[in-house]
Amino acid sequence: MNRDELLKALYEETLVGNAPRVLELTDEGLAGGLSPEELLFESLIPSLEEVGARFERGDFFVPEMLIAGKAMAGALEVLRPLLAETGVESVGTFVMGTVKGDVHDIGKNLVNIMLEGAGFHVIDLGVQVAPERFVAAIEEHRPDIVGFSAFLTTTMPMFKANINALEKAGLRDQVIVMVGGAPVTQEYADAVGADGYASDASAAVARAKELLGRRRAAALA
Ligand code: B1M
Repeated sequence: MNRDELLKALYEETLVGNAPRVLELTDEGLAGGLSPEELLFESLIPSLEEVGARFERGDFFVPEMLIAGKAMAGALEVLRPLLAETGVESVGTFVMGTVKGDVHDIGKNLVNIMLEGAGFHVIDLGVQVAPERFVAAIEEHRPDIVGFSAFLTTTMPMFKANINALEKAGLRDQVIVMVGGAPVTQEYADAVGADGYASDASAAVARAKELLGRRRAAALA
């Protein structure tokens, strides 16, 4: 199989949720010299976007979304150590979680991997994280940044609930708040009072570094 055939096959097998074949193709791609980024951005992510489009059109239902998501998650586990390879000392601590009511975690996990790759120490609280769990984790780990992911329009309001909980606990000034997830926009992030927003994993890393740099510079001034 040449490069384009392999990327196409990986796209198709992810679309139908054939997890064993997705793993095989991921391994074959890497062995054949494709980079983890090529597999991710040219096959796996576009395939899940198509899954979402089919779900919206009523061609796919939740079970199809679930098996495609599982197939993607399996490939991500293979790619994780390669994407997160870093010799960099920890640049900062990042507490991350998907908000209460939301079980989507593939995008969050990808952001975590890229943050780790950029040298962040990431504490992942998982999915369905209630405001009080974010508060407890911030009190325990004293992170530089807390990240809230939401993938549904119905769970995005949890950003505000989380920020309110941080304010109530007296923690809001001590931590940078970043938000993201498929339906989130810069406007929404501004409206809820987040410090930063990013549309994808690479942008999240760049934004996290920028916000941290600014905060550290302000502390020194
Ligand atoms: Co769901 N789902 N889902 N789903 N699902 C979406 C999100 C949806 C857009 C599909 C669609 O209609 N097109 C839609 C939401 C519509 C909306 O609210 N606007 C939807 C729906 C409706 C639902 C259910 C309600 C379906 C139902 O039950 N009727 C249900 C909700 C369950 C719940 O959470 N309570 C549901 C369930 C599921 C599954 C469990 C079956 C499965 C999740 C599996 C899992 O995550 N473990 C699933 C899946 C797979 C999807 C789609 C198809 C793929 C999501 C994904 O992994 N994308 C999705 C369609 C789509 O997104 N096109 C869909 C790939 C991932 C790499 O991208 O998640 O955007 P993304 O993450 C990006 C950025 O958002 C950003 O960086 C990531 C990497 O680049 N980012 C951040 C993420 N977090 C960030 C944090 C940051 C910064 C950036 O800073 C802190």
